[in-house]
Amino acid sequence: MISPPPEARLSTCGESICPYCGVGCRLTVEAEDDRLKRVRGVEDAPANLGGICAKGATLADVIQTNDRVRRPLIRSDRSEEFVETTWEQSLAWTAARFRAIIATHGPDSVAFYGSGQLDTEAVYLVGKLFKGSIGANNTDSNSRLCMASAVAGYRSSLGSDGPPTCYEDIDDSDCIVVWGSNMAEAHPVTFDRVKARRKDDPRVDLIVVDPRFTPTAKAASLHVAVAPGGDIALANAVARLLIERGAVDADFVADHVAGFTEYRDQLLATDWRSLVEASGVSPSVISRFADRIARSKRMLTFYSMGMNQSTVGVWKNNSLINIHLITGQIGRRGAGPFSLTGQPNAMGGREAGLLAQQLPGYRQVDDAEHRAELERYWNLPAGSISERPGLTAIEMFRALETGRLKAIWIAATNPMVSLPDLHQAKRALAKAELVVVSDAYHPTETSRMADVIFPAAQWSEKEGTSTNSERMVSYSEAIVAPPGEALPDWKILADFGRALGYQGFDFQSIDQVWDEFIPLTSGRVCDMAGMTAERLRRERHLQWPCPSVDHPGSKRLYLDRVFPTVDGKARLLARPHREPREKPDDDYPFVLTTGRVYAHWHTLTRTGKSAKLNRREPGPYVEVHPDDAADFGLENGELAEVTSPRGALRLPVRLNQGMRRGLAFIPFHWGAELVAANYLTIAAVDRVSKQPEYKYCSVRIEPVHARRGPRNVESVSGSRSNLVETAR
Ligand SMILES: Nc1nc2c(c(=O)[nH]1)N[C@H]1C(S)=C(S)[C@@H](COP(=O)(O)OP(=O)(O)OC[C@H]3O[C@@H](n4cnc5c(=O)[nH]c(N)nc54)[C@H](O)[C@@H]3O)O[C@H]1N2
Ligand SMILES: Nc1nc2c(c(=O)[nH]1)N[C@H]1C(S)=C(S)[C@@H](COP(=O)(O)OP(=O)(O)OC[C@H]3O[C@@H](n4cnc5c(=O)[nH]c(N)nc54)[C@H](O)[C@@H]3O)O[C@H]1N2
Ligand code: SF4
Ligand SMILES: [Mo]
Repeated sequence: MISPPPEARLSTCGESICPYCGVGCRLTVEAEDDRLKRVRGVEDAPANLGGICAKGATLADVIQTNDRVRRPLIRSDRSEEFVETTWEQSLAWTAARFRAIIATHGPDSVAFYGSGQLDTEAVYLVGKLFKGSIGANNTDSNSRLCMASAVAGYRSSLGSDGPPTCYEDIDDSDCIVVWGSNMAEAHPVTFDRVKARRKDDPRVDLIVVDPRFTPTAKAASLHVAVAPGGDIALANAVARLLIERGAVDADFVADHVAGFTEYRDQLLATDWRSLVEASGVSPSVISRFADRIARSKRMLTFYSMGMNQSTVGVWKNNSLINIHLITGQIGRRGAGPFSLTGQPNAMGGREAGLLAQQLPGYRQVDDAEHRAELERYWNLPAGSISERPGLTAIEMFRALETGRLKAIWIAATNPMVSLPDLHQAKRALAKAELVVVSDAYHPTETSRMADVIFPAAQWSEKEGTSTNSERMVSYSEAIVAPPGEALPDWKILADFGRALGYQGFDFQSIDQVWDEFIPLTSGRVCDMAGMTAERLRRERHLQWPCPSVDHPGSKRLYLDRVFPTVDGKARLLARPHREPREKPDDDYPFVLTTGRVYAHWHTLTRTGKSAKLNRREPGPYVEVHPDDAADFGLENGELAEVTSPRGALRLPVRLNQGMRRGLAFIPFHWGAELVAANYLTIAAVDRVSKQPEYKYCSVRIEPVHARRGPRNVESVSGSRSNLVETAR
């Protein structure tokens, strides 16, 4: 082999926000000869203070792989192979199909399904193209599966979306609650900060509310092993004790909160024993939980999918925020409800309005004035933006199956692994007239079902802007060249807008897209008007609200204790406990919950290619309590068949003493048909947020080749010696 001449060994170095979780770690990326070499945390970055986890640290191994899509791929018949084509041809072909479908079936027959992994510039163009030019509100995001309940929870309780807190609050809080979140695995760098805080001051409480004894729970001073789905009852029981013990901040409630009387009356009228029972927690633990909140001066509550992914996800959010409102633990340093955003830019998606009901700048499709503002801004005739609500994620896939929706463009998400009830999702894509996929890799479970695949430039290959969990807006640099002809998502969308013949998509740079977007946030809660592209590149990151170019940005919201509601007051919302949609019975005696593990990201298109991460977490499994395993004849490491009313999987059993009895856990990362959790999960959704209930359905678990029914308990008791002590 001849080594290249020294002058060709160009080394580059740049900074980019991690493309995985919503912590938003700022990373230094080193490359040589356009190959990624090394990734490290940036010391002076406020989001991570130099921190990085195993996923971020292995990025250099998983981006430049040989399954990258290098040129647009197209096939005119799904029974045929994809062929490579040019951008010009593939865009023209796709635009012609869109035009024909819209001409025959109307604008509501097309949809865009994106994700919290698109940068804000791309999201802005999705809205401008679909909601504006095409006139279809059918744009949604995998945030529907993720943060939709948090969005609706904030809006109903506080008047607007947006976490009021920042990471620095960890250092000021004396009581950190982690509710329905496995931060140690899913937001590890922020959890490291929580642990550091407790190391500095061991009096700081850490209370973890999770039905599983997770690595997060292991670090806690109090683990509250709530029954799956029991959160509202638990929150209500805690709130009732706080009221009875006089721990209410009466001044704050009187001045800044509406609805206290109704809330208190409902709590006091509820049968205490039924609350305790539904919560699944002993009265003594509930009492300890309430005591610790009562004595806290600054309580910070992190929450995530254990709260959101439920048919009562919005009510769970309201119930949690209620506790902050009655104790006045909001709108000051070190205190407040703090939803942990899952993806690197799910927040940006919310700000730019990717969800079906949203328009840019926290505007709403069902508000005539908001629609008119956008029509004027985009130079569209009045009435261009439809008043019909768009389809949400689950609704899109149902509408594809019934034929009401004909075409779908899927970008930066892999729904054929991540949607609930994959049997239905598969039927839906098979039935669709046109499936467009933009992804960095091919094949994925979803790209296999496409008619056309657009090659996307991804992390480190494109510039872009994203917002993390603490409202920090950051600019990411491009460090290496994308493979082949891959393009950034914003560019693909702008080119497609032009291919469809629309005005307003002639952008020469990503800065132009950003600078067109931010004035739309002016005067809104998520005000980013002062973060011009030029300034953001110079200062690297700013927290909104940041209304003018000389504004330093804001660490916290509602410090004046004025909430964005008609009367400036937050709302206490009395929410009773409701049962999950599908309860266990004799045929399906276990509750199945699903979630994540530390080493992997979602559907494995990236982390699945790292040898290091695969060694740590080599494959799928089903986790149960050893006593349940004994009752059902399951053995550690042996294959079990897990069956729900929708399908069956075959997975090795893992025993975990820290599971609740009657609960099974399957990580959803692995996508093959016989191991993907979502062939079991239920597509039931929250009535308001339309977020699915990934954390609760019923299953039975049997040893493979065995017949149904509990087995001989004696014969398997030896498996106890193989106990896995923690959740991983
Ligand atoms: N390693 C890793 N990190 C990630 C991701 C990843 O794929 N891998 N994905 C990112 C994304 S998009 C997201 S949304 C976040 C999610 O982050 P998390 O929400 O922390 O992760 P999950 O594992 O989905 O679920 C959290 C916990 O909810 C618990 N739970 C289940 N049911 C209930 C319930 O009824 N009540 C309560 N209180 N708890 C319950 C589960 O036992 C689980 O431990 O992680 C982000 N970070
Ligand atoms: N059972 C169960 N299911 C769940 C969950 C659960 O807890 N349990 N959680 C849900 C949640 S919270 C989430 S967020 C979803 C996540 O689920 P998905 O969004 O489906 O998962 P990802 O693997 O992150 O998919 C991202 C895709 O985008 C591609 N990609 C990467 N970078 C780029 C880019 O720059 N541009 C483009 N165009 N593509 C890119 C990746 O290769 C990948 O195919 O899963 C949901 N599904
Ligand atoms: S904590 Fe999240 S953002 Fe930070 S390196 Fe890990 S995955 Fe990336
Ligand atoms: Mo998520």
